[in-house]
Amino acid sequence: MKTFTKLAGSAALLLAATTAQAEKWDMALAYSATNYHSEIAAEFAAAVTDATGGDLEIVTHPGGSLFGGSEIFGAVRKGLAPIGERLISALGNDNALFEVDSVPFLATGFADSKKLYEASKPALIEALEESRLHFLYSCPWPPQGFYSIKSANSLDDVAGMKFRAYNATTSKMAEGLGMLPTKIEAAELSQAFATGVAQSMISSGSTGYDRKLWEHVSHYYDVKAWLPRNMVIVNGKAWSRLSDDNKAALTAAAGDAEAKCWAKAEELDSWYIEQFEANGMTVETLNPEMQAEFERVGAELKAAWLERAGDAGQAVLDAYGN
Ligand code: PCA
Repeated sequence: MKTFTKLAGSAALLLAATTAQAEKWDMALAYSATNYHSEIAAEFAAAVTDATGGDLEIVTHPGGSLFGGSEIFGAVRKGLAPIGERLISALGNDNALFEVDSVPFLATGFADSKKLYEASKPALIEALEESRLHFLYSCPWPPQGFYSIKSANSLDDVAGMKFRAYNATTSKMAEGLGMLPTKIEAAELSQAFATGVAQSMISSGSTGYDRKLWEHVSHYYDVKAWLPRNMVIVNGKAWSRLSDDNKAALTAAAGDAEAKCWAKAEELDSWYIEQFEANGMTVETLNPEMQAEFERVGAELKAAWLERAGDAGQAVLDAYGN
């Protein structure tokens, strides 16, 4: 008994000594634990914990369990969470440059999306630094398609539909097509479609798959309108407190996660859509009339974006080669 107490006592001391130096970061994630963004974030977290020998432990909280998607950017900025992941294009109120990945029909495939990312990265990093945030990595969603509870062959078919939006671009796209947008985070999506609060949306096959949307939605139109991206950001103060070694470990793990995540998004893209067909959804492209309507609204939104983003926006488009 005595020996046991003594042993337990020294184990407790040892534990106290390690926890005194070690830091634990809770990482806020908005999307399902099984989504590739969240899975790769969990691998990234484990890689950092491992590379720092537990000196910096990162624990992921997927599905909006720590902060909901719409709260994550503010929470990391205020230091309520030291690290988190957020859909960049939902932050257009802060800076129009955050919306560049959702400019309709600007980059519609993975290679162009990567080019656009490279072209906009310096401006993205600078905008985040102004908010005292450190950028770690960014990863795309697959190309965005149109989900509808009925066939959408003309503007009349979609008129007045309740449309689930995830950013300002999707809201304005819906309005331009005669639908009624409401912002809803991915975590609340199944509920929204089940209760009729949402009847259509623009998103990737990934989110429709995560939320089993075939239970409520009959049609998926493979529009490939754009590829929005998530980013992983760190609170500036939390970042500056790290040792150089820990900063280097985070940066290296972020580079690996980014490369893995881009590859995974591309690999899964067509697989998600196959799952829709396997679950009885109708998968089509838009008919020429509707395609033209999407492109008409898209062109209006591009012009409006450029006006808001000004010279900085034009510089990104020039660097992209558009
Ligand atoms: N999924 C996220 C954002 C874009 C996407 O493909 C969502 O629908 O919330």
